[in-house]
Amino acid sequence: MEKENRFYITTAIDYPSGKPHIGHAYEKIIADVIARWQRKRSREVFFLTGTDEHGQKIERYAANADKSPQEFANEMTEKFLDLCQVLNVSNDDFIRTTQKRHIDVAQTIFKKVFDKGDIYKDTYKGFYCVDCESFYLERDLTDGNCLVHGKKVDWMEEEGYFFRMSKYQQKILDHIKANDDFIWPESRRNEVISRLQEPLRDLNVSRSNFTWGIPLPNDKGQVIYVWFDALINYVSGAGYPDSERFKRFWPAAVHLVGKDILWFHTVVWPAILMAADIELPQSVCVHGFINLKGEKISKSTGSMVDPIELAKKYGTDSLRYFLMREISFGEDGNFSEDALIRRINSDLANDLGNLVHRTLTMIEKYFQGSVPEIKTDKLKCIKAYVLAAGLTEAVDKEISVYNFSQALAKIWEAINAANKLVEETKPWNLSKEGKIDELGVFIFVMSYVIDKVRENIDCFMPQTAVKIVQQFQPGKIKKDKPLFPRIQDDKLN
Ligand code: ME8
Repeated sequence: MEKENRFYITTAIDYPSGKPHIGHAYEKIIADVIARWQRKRSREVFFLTGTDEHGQKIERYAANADKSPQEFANEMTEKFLDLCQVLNVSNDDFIRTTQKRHIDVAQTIFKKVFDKGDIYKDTYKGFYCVDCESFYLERDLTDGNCLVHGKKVDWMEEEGYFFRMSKYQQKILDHIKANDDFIWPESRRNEVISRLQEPLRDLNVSRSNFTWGIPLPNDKGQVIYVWFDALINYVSGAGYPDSERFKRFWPAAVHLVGKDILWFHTVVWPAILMAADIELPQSVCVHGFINLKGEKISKSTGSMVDPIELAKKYGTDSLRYFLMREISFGEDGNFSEDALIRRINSDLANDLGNLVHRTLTMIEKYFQGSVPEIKTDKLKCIKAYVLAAGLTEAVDKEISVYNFSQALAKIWEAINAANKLVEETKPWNLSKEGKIDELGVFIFVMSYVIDKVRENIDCFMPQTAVKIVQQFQPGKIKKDKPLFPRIQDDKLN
């Protein structure tokens, strides 16, 4: 899955046509969990995210806001940068398609493909959805609307440059079939294979009826089609063609994207790379969509659940935990503030927070603040100890196949076993009866479980892991306030 010991992961680059929504947050969190987990496994990681700033969509939104496209993109991109910071996303770089480093590479690759004879001039007649920035055939639409946005598409007739994608159809299909891991999950792989049974149409890769884009190197009257431009970020962001970083990290191990842009990443992008004689990425990993109360995120509902506000209100780690736990990776899921509050109160405040707090209290009360070192065969008979001892292996196994929710469920099994151990052991009685050895074994197990939990939640909830380390100082503990305050839930629906 990775190049020697190196691991390059990307997210899609977001359209800064508005403020980030919870779907953007979700994708960045998944990529961040994977990146942190790979670093923990001593991989050298390069993690790239960014913004996709050209095209008709941005131009239109900017015009509506009475701003120039660049001014508008600058303002909105600030919010995507804020999002990364607030969510504690550990990206190594942030590529903007309006940066010179990207524009140069996009033009170089366009020229390379053109010079090879894989780009030719023709006239395009067909439908276009500005929100998807995609060309559609009549049969792709219902009642003249695109399926993704449910909006009327435009009729378009313009002269343009076409990329001979059809030439690469068989090669792409062969590649997908020969590489089980190229598209994840399997259902998406089958979807692409089935679509590739039909002849592939060449792709219009230039636009001429607006100007907000990268000029074609061979025809200044046209701009590069925004998807041809955007996909190239994965190589421009790594420093194609000559930088040390590009040589070290390309091909990317994972392009993480949402299901709506599967085709662009598994067919269009490989075709561009093949035409430009660049190696293909190792995998395209596809996540599902987050809905709000079962409905697609729209412009109005999207801004009502602002992920930056949510993280500030409920805590970054709580939001990260919720999204990774609640949604089965690869499938669609629902977001609601009520469900978030319930998870915070039950899993975080009650289970994890309580485990840490009560253990610290008992270490103070019974052992003057330091955990006794215990070595005894008895440990193997204690369920919480056994679960904790095997936790890293169990969690790694789940994460390596993108079962994030299951990984967290495994961690919570250990947490719950430790909380149960308190009820079963009744340490307050042991103390009264002077059974110090038994009490020592018990408190050692509790601390051991917490340490293993800390180690394994680290990539999901990095700030919480740090807080636990700070409270469990070797030698002497430093109890602080509970990790997760309960949230008033009397107003829940
Ligand atoms: O597609 N739930 O940008 P974008 C989960 N610029 N993920 C979602 C989502 C939702 N409700 N809505 C969107 C673009 N996403 C292009 C990408 S890459 C070379 C160019 C995901 O801002 C979406 O699937 O519309 C995509 O992976 C990412 O957010 C950016 O979407």
